[in-house]
Amino acid sequence: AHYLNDISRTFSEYLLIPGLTTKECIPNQISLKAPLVRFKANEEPAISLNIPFVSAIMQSVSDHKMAIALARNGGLSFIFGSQSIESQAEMVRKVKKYKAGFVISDANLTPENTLADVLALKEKSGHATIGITENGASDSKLLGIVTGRDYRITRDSLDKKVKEFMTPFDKLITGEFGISLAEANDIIWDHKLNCLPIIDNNQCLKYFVFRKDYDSHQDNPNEISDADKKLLVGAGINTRDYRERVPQLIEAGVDVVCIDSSDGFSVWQKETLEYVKNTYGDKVKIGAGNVVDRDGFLYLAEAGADFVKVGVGGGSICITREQKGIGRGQATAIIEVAAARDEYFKKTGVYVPICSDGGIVQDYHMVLALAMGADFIMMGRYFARFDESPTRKLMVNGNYMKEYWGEGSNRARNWQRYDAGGAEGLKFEEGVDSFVPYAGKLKDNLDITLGKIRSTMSSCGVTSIIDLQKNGKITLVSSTSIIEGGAHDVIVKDSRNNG
Ligand code: MZP
Repeated sequence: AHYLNDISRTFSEYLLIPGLTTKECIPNQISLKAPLVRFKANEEPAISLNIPFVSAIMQSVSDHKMAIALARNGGLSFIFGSQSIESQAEMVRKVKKYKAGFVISDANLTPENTLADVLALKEKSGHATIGITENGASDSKLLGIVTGRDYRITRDSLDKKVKEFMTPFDKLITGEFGISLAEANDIIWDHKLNCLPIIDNNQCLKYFVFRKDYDSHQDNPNEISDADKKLLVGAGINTRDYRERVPQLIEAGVDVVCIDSSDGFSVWQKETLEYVKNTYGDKVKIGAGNVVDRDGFLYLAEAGADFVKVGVGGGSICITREQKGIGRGQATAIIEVAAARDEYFKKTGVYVPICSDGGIVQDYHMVLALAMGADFIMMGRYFARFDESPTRKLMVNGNYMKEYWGEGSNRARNWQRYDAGGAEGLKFEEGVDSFVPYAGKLKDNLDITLGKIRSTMSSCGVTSIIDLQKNGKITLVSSTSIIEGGAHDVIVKDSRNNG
């Protein structure tokens, strides 16, 4: 065997060193834009992300609801591939049908007003009026509004309040959180009022959807608009049925696909990449992985991968390292693959982005992954905790939990992900079935996480991810100094703040 001399290290073994913070790098000026797919020097990537996050290709993480919520916040989901081609394509279709457009403001608005007017009014007053537009563009015309002083209307008082405050225009609209009409199960269409009140878990009114001739059995949001502002969505594929799956995903409108495998350094991935590139040329974007070293990256980049995913065995639900004895500490893997990406760029003039997949526990791990060279980050556990993930929310020992299971668990039985040729089927488990603490809405959590990342980058004195990769300073930490990093030598009064 060949021995690699460096130790296989993970994110918690590193810290960032502050750099000079200038007036340019205050948090709200920091850009988190990231390239998603390969591009040539001096060209722009065909697809970029506004935030460097994608959600994992997993049954318990990425369905159409997660995809809508994450895309609305600047990231992207890869809808899980361990389902029938038809149901996966249908989820893609649901995301592509979605039309954004919902704001809160205060005023008597008319269809002549624009979203920019609503936002300006919102700045002036703290009151709640809801303005609805066809898409999120600031110059788009209003399609409906709800005015009212009390935004937190309960179901009991709904009828009265709606009558009192609602001023519907006569067009249909979709709502704030990306639920299309047919998907909103817990809603009651009110024929008298011609509105669809959407109520959250606390029985508070979230928003209304209006339409005069709504047919509750038909979900055809295409008729809402002929506009082209659609959300981005990705989908996972495997190396077995790609000849059938890829065409149907493309027909459904998918923007990018990704070969999903625990070990992507294989001839089957090369064949899949070649099929897609030979059939569709550069029109279809395809990622591949996972790999953990230079050789694996170069193999997939040369085979045509638009991005390469990095990580074996570091996922929170993953037991691959225990079961098969393969894998690599995520930090070490990213550092080596990022160097290979830079080497490939220098040699060919083509930049192939890399994605750090799995093993993120703390928010600062995200900054470390980016600083070490990741272009964007895939996460499962992080997103599984939110309302928008597809799994059940349960009370366990007095606390709310969400279910989260690995693709290599008996529950998911995604044998294609672990396929090494030979008979079909999962021979042994490489993942567990688990709970993760429920954390609420995606947006609320994302806001905090992004706030922390920007604040860390500000301390590092950088204004973008590229700047962080070039100029960030990273240090290894000793196990003793890790203790110094938490509260120590004091008796903490409230353990909840001991984070
Ligand atoms: P994490 O964000 O929960 O730490 O890791 C998510 C990643 O774990 C996924 O994107 C995928 O690469 C990997 N994964 C998914 N299922 C399994 C498994 O069952 C797994 N072993 O390792």
